[in-house]
Amino acid sequence: MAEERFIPADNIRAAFSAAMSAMYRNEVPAYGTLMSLVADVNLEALSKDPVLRKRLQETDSLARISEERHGAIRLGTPAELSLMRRVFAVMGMVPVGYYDLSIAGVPVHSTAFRPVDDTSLKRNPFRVFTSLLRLDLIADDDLRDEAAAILDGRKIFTQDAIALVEKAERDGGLDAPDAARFVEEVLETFRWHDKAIVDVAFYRRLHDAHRLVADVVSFRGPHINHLTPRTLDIDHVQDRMPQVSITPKAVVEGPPSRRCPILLRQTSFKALEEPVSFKSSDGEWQPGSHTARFGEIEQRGVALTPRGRVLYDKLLNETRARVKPAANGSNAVEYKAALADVFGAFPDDWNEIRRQGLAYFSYSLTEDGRRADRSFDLEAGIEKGLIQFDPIVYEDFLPVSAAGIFQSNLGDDAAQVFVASPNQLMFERDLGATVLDEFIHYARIERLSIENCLRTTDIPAAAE
Ligand code: OOG
Ligand code: NI
Repeated sequence: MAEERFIPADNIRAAFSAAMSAMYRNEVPAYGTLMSLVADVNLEALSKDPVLRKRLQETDSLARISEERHGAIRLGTPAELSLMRRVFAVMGMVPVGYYDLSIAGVPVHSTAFRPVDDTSLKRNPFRVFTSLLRLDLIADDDLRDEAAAILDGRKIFTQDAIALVEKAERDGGLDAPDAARFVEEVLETFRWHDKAIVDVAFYRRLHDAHRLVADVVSFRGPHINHLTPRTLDIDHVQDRMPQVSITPKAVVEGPPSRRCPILLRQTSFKALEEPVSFKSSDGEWQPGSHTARFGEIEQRGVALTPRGRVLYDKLLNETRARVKPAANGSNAVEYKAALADVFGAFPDDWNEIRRQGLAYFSYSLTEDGRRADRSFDLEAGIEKGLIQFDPIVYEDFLPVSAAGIFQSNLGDDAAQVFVASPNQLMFERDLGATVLDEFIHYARIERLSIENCLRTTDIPAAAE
């Protein structure tokens, strides 16, 4: 049990996410514009849908609806990754899931640091999608060695941030003044630096290997590259972005719009070309530019089981075989139509999805169920209106969707191809911990909810 003088990790995370939001809005004004648009669209959606409003009131904080749900960073070395894990742990965020982006031509692999239990997610769901650069996928040996040497020489955390992490680990938490200092110090790591640590020639070589390599290696730290609020109507925000002078990526990633939302739908505005200066041999700074930072929005649906995920992947591949969305949006309408058409094969009724074992649900007793004194099994209980079920929200990410977001922000030039080479063992060794398997996690939530329903009836305790 954490001592009382300590600030709960959930509160530190909430403070951190608010501080990031303020910093990012200040650094990237277009992001502030997107936030306002999202807030407007969410208000409209709520006023049109009183049922939704009531449900959000009961299950979530209505006031926090338009707040950031996640951000993303890209790290350069194993040491940075393992220290980042310790930093996030102070905020109650643990690594969940392994994402191999090499399959999509991006030389990184990733995890999402996030809170896992329900109360923590409700208090503040902020996650950070964290990628580690894979220099092992870069063919040019010299470039790889030079990049590694630069990365080894940089320090992405302040001394005070590291000292506070050590203190939190030693004492089991941070008190209020330390927690406030921790947020301030850790924020420094995510700040934008407009002065590169490399010269322009080396930047170009990195950039030619892969834009992302240049983004990671050329700067003092892993600037936050986007933040992502939640929207209640992603299609509407996508359509309205141009009206507020921001350019959306060509298509919304993920499943189509459905009655029963599944997984995750995301879209973003394209990364901005920003002025930076490069080192030069005469000690002067040479002006140039770098493109990395953007804004994103997301809408989440039910978490799919492995079987549901297989179906989802199959349908997404089928859609993309029919129409491959062009980066310039020229076939966006066709893509949307193909997506809707192909996904007709995915049931769009909660009970059907449940019966086919495609998604995870949380079960609970109804009023009648609580009063019933007979034992009943799950299906009979549902049929008799004694047990109800609610979709479990997907709190993780999607490799194909992430790749689409990466690509649209790396520029629209031809995507590079790498041999797919997932290496979760190497990632976990570098992280200094194993990642939580998201499927096991959702299955456990579901199983516990079922056990809870059946236990409160007259099923003997031995059934536990
Ligand atoms: C991360 C992209 C992945 C998402 O929402 O899928 C991501 C990146 O560009 O660094 O954030
Ligand atoms: Ni994102």
